[in-house]
Amino acid sequence: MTDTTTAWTRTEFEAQLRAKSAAYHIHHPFNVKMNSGGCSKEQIRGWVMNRFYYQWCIPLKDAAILSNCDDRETRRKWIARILDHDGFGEYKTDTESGGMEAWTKLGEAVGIDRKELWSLKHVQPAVKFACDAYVNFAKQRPWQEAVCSSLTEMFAPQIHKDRLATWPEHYPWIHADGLTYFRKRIPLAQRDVDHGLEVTLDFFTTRAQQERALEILQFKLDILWTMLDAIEKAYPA
Ligand code: AHQ
Repeated sequence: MTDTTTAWTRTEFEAQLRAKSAAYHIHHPFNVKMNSGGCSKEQIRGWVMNRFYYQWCIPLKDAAILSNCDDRETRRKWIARILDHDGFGEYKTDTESGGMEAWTKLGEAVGIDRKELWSLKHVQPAVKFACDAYVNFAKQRPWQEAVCSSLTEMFAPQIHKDRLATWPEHYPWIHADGLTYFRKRIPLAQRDVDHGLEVTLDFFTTRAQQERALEILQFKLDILWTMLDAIEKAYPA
């Protein structure tokens, strides 16, 4: 008889969270096709324009978490996520200009100019709904739940490494500078996951709370999966 009431140990709870990697969008057919060189220029451009909306939403999502968070220690760390994407200081270097500038460079490297990308006019309805659902979740749920939802990034370093390893060979028409976002995100993702996991393992302690954490992670995995479903449908070739 499976024990469904005793809380998992910290180690077991983390293992349960990490086991959710099976549903990560790295396994989505569109991502598999993209990283094995099967995408047309049109499909790459479609992915870049739609994923930009996700990147555009991340600072809004993180600001929502900050606005709900009553713990200064957490806020002191979490605010870095907004600066990582919006930039800071003189906004001059690759790091200071932020992730949205790096994504804009990716857009230019695949043939989409800044104005077109930032117009958001190519964002598919289902991509917009999925990303808006993420921002609204962060606005409406306790900040610890929104922190937990960011843990899909436990699996992100691999997907960035896959792109860096495969795109230059499969898509030589994309200038290497365009891949800067993926390169710079890997250490930031590791840092963010270390913090997000600590908050999650500390907060979700009863079995019911731990099961809720798995539900939250599945909700965010579904957001990422749905985005690729919509992109795959909108850009069939
Ligand atoms: O570029 C990504 C990023 O900045 C973030 C922030 C984090 C969050 O707060 O939910 N998740 C995330 C992710 C990024 N890139 C995605 C990709 O496939 O390139 C992966 C995504 C994630 O795994 O949640």
